[in-house]
Amino acid sequence: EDGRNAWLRYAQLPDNVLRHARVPKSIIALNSTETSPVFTAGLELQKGIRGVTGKTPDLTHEGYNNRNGSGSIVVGTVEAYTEAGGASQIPELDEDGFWFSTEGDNVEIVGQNERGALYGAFEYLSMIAQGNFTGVAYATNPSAPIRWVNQWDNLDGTIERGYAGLSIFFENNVTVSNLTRVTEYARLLSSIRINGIVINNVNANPILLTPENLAGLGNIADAMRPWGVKVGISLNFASPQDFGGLDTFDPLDQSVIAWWADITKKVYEKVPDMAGYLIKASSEGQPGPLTYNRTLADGANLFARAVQPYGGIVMFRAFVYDHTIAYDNWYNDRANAAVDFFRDLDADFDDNVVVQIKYGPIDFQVREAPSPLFAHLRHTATAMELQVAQEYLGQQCHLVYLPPLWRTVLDFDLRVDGQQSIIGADILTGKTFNKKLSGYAGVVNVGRNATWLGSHLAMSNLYAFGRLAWDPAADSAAMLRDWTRLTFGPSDDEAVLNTIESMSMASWPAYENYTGNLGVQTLTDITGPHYGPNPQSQDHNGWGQWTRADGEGIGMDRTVRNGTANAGQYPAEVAAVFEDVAATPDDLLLWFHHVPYTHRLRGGEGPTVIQHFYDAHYAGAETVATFPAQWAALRGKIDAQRYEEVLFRLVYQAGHAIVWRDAISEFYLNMSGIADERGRVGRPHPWRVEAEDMELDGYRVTAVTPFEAASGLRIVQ
Ligand code: BDP
Repeated sequence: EDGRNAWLRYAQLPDNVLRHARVPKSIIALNSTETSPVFTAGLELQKGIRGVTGKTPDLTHEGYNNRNGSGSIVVGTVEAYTEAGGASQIPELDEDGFWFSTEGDNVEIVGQNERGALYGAFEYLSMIAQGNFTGVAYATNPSAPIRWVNQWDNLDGTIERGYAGLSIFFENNVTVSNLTRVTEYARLLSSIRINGIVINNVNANPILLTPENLAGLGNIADAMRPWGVKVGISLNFASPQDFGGLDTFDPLDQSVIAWWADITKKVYEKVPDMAGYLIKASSEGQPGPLTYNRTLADGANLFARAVQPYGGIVMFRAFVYDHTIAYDNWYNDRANAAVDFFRDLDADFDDNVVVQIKYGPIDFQVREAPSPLFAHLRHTATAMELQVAQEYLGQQCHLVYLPPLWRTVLDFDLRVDGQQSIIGADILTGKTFNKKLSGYAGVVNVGRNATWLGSHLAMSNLYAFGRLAWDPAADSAAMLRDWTRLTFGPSDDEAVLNTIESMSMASWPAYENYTGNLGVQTLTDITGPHYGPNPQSQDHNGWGQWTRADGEGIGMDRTVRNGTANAGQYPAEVAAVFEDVAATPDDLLLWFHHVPYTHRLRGGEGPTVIQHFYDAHYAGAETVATFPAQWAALRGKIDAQRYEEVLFRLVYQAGHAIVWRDAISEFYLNMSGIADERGRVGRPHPWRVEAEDMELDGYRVTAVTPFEAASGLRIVQ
């Protein structure tokens, strides 16, 4: 088991379960073509049932009326099923929704469209692969129409913030010719109801637009289409100049407009159902409309008008900030940038522009307040960007199950106009502002590694991302249990389920504990790989990810009264909470307030901030120190390959958490001069074995700064 089939392994169920299984012996797929999702659904049902039960059902495409007497699985669209004489009791469905019934003689899997039917087929397979053969009947619809993933793949085959090897889409500046992994990825995405993918980095290279690469893009789209996954691309704003040879890329220039119209025509010739364009502009050195003193809306509408005739959409990223200006000024705050840039443009975006907003105002930190921009764009469509790739969150070398973090934002009530406006349930479903287009984009960055993400356990995050985009109220633990049964089953052994649940549910709080508490952000290095501890890079960087720590206190004052006024970007009721240090929840205390290290938590009843730092870092490291032993208790219950590979990472995590614990604790001991009440921090660690004291073959010892990066100021390389 190398992980390549992820949660779609269809492992055969044990006899005692199969004895009670009721699975029809034939499948009728009411497909329209041989490359349509319903055709795919028929094949997948056949494959899955063969795997789970050991018996291969017949598969026909000949129509409902030809079914044999013993009951069939019928899969198709409402339209096809109605034509065939079924579908009487099916309620009205939304786009991509489906009706699913195992109650009668037949299993009915009926989609609003072909994609929905395929989702229903996966629903059935997920159920039976978990040994569940109960009778159910229900309709289910997506919370939002946009459920996309983003890949940050470069044309040369590397992946920005990718932790699982090289790209499955590109190599040597062209698209790959062997599309096996691309097809397999589409299958995984489809099974979690993802309907779109942007395949190249937001820091985009215009050579994607060569005729050869557009033809390759067409092949990729052809490979993913049978799975109901549409392909989109990221564009570089300066392409007309850098690639097209024009002397400008001004979005209002007629020659630029014509150039994009022409390129767009060529794209749609190859990919007639192209999902849309994704644009990162005027941010982090990327070109954009601000170069020409045009607005971000001018920039977005340029593309929106190019794709409009083809029914395409433009995902325009709200991650816009100027990394060169003085965010080091006390009153400047990168967290303000998105609202500052977009607030006054709300009336200016075309209808097919969707502003894609990271969950928090900074950048995928271990905890952030939700982006206030979700409350400001009343007319403009919006989508939330989440990151499955664990860029700041341990890069898949640490187990960090992310849904509990995502739920802090999805469940947040922004109280727009004093009314309930929960981000997942109300804003992103389109209810609050009565919008048609909205949804989710997850930055995934799978690579060629057999495990897709570099770690078997990290795949629960991808699985849950899809489930949450469909239903943002889905329960974190319940999704995990489904994923575990599908990934490691079949097993009636509760130990596997319980262990993976206990480690995963403890993992994000533990990671927060040992990397950055109380809303101070993940204290990694900021300008480099975003991996190991480097708190001082945050105290002295120009990128606006600030702890604002000094000898007296810590935290970023974002109040209107004394600070950067970021709290004032939230609707009044929420602003009042964040403005008030006593009302702000402890877990966002340092996000919104600068307090002395001796400030007491829990309304004055709890420990001091500095003592909490010490305690949390020790507690987090202690939690993950239990993971290897918890996992080791599953020896023999999990196949050897995955058992060993997971164990290796958990042992590493336990060690790296100690590096984190000591680096951060000692840094703040040094900064604050306040000792740990329990005397743990800053003491020598006599039990440690320093790498430089070992016999080194092929490694050399190098001095390193800052001091907290390594004990003894030395590392081996
Ligand atoms: C940051 C990443 C950087 C991305 C950027 C973005 O470090 O690689 O290009 O976000 O989202 O988190 O555009």
